[in-house]
Amino acid sequence: MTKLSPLQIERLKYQPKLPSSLQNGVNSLELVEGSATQSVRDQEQIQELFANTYGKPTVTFKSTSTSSTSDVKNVGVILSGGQAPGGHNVIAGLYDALKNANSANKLYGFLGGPSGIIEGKYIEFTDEYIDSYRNTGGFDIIGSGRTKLETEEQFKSSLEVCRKLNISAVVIIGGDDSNTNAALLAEWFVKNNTGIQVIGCPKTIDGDLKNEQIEISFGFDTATKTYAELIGNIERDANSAKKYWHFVKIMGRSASHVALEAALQTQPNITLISEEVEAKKMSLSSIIDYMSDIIARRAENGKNFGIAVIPEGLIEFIPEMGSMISNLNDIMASLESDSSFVNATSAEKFSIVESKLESENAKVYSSLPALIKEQLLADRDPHGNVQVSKIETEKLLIEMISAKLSEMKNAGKFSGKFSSQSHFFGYEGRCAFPSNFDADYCYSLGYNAFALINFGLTGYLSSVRNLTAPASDWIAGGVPLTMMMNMEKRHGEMKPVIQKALVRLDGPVFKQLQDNREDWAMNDRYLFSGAIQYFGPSSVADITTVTLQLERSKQLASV
Ligand code: FBP
Repeated sequence: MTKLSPLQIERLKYQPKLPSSLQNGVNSLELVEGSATQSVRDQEQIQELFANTYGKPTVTFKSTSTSSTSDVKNVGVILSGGQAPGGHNVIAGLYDALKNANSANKLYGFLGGPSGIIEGKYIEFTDEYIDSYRNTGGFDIIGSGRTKLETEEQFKSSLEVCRKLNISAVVIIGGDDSNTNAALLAEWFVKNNTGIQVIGCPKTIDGDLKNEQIEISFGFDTATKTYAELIGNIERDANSAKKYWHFVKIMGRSASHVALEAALQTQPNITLISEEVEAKKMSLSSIIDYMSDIIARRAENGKNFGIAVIPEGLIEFIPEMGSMISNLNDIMASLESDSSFVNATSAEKFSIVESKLESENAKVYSSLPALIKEQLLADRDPHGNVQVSKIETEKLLIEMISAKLSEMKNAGKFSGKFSSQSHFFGYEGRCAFPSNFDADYCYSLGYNAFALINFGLTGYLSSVRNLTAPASDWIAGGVPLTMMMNMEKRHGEMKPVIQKALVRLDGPVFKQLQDNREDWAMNDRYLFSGAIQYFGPSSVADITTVTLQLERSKQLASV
């Protein structure tokens, strides 16, 4: 038998909390319908593409004193995309709700992400198997993958597999791209009268799958607390040795929510926010000027050290880089399958790409160091995104800042020392033990997903709201997936996708950073948040992120 750590043993015993509406099980629920919905943008195109699932109302659940019986149901579940702490608890909540509704119900887990349903690779969950994964991090219970479910053949194979297992509902646990898959599959199943429902669950450490109904995606809470612990450790180290500038790139493929939350928890000297860079049209050289100025001013005060937090997705938000990457993505969509390109040397690839890019973009590309040029050519993910986790923006900034500071030194404008260390905090946070908040939230999302299934709904995202209140007061319900969609360019073509929620520059969370930035830059206001607290007072162990607390307090104030 596998040896377990003391913390694993303790966490397996943790009983996640549920909203009071779900506490009597899914057979004692009433469905309350809200008003009809429409997509966030491009309404006509989205309605045409999702003719059968568009416009449905939002729903919430109320507990009733009566109890109904429910027919036997087999359900399949898929973990999709990047890992996020709490995925195992979504499955545990789904399993418990399903068995509680009817002990003859079965839950199947498709292996390795969406490809599991296409290829018919699955396991059937048992009590013993589920129990060994409760409250643990990772997606290893069934594995994950990034296959994009979009072709007729994939849908047909999925249908065959569901028919074979007598599955009448599929739950897809994923981020914006994976829930776009869920919406496409839901529509196809209805269009073809299969009677199979599809429900999504909002996952991603990136925190960019959120809106009025989805206050936070699961995993964001744990991942940001984990990164904050690591940044705090680095701050303490920098403040002890006083000799390095630490450049920390933080995961979050597009939006800067993770960097912003980690910064609010740790108060580093510099925090870049991609959305601000884009809004202010800051060029790469103006970012370098901004950072070099802080480094030089700290040096004047005798401080040749500091911490800079850099969002993973920054590079795509710098206007000249964003335009070049978007042009490059289109070019790469055809070059990726061109064997003469694939087999070319790096230098040959650079010149092929430069000859195909529009002239301004070619200039930007050719000005980059070879390492970054190479990284920009790495394979796109199956959704057509450049893999920013592979682009060492932190090293690019260090190289350019070093050059700038040398220039400043020669001009008598910098007399300090600049010695740097680079870090990338990404994978370290994605499989951490879920915090109490994520353990409770995920369990509730999974439990609630089965409630949506039990009411015959399809094309919905499981939604649990009012999350800064105690779990018993959380509001469970569902949001139509089409409500969050718009048209965007992917692999060179316009496609329906769930819109990412970016950091709002007019919101209370960014304002908190803005109001403190200069103070944090010059004075060392480092906060050491420490490890995620599982044990101890509820005021430490159960609270959620600064982001959500600020957002909720603003919403509540405006009611
Ligand atoms: P999801 O959007 O699927 O949740 O994944 C997000 C993420 O963790 C990003 O933060 C990161 O850029 C990316 O996944 C890395 O992907 P991979 O695991 O394929 O390297």
